[in-house]
Amino acid sequence: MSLATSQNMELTENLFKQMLLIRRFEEKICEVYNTDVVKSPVHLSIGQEAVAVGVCDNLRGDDFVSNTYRCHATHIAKGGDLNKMMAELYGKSGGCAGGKAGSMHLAEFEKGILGASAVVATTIPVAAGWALTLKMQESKQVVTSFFGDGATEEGVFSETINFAALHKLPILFVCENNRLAIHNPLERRWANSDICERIKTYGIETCKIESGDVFEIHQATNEALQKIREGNAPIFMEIATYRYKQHVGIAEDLHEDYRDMAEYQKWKDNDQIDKLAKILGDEKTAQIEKDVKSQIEEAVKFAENSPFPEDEELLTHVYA
Ligand SMILES: Cc1ncc(C[n+]2csc(CCOP(=O)(O)OP(=O)(O)O)c2C)c(N)n1
Repeated sequence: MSLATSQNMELTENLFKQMLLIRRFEEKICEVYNTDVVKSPVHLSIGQEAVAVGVCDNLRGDDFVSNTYRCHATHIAKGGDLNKMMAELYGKSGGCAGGKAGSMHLAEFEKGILGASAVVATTIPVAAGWALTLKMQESKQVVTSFFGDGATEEGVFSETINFAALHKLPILFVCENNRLAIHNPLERRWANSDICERIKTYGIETCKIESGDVFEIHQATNEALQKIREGNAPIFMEIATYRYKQHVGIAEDLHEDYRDMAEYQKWKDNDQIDKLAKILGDEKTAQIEKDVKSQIEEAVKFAENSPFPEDEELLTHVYA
């Protein structure tokens, strides 16, 4: 669906609202971060919102997602509770993990959010295990596993893709390809940097989206999920995207000299929030901005008012 010909203003508004909520939520993190209220490192998705929203908007409430440490966008897009999320970042007991997990390990099982991990690629086999359970239960639910391009370099990723393809698991693999693993671009890590070409050899259907267009992502995901639900076979999607901020932390890092500045500018010019704002117009956009702002203010207030965990909590919910 091209932006110019889109008749579906309801969809446009919905996608815009969600992407804006993610952007403003993370901008709020940037605003408060240096006051030390946020108790964990943060990996921001600013610039990458279209992937999380374009994909998750197609998921049902009872579908599942697994995430990486760069999980704020997918957590919000899957319906994670904003108050509990902010409290978790603040290390407070009202957080979705009681304040013990922080930004890199957000989980909310009631919303189908299986969780995230700081260790690259480790949530991918967990997602496949969950998909195997759904298959054994003959459920029509689907698991979506989000990860970065760097995660496709881990052995456990290849093992999981093979297992999922062989056993025809109901799982959508979504590679958020920002072309960077910390400071290392894809071309410096692979002789063949076409990820889909690699993945096809496992006998799994692939889909590559290079435009960054949130409508194209939305449409392609819709089709992929239908196929997965009907056919119980996994699909791998590679979605090009771009992170504006540094790998970890809240700063710009353009001076660090590892980015192709033409590519940076291309993605800035292609910003999906700006594009959709133009379609919706100033009045509608201002109204949504106001609503988003009040949701975030409420989340901050909730986090501020929530107490830190009690000392007795130190040894609960841990394995050793
Ligand atoms: C198993 C493991 N190896 C290395 C690291 C260090 N590390 C943290 S993030 C990262 C880059 C991952 O890049 P990618 O998967 O593309 O995700 P992105 O950060 O771009 O979202 C690496 C190597 C880690 N956390 N875990």
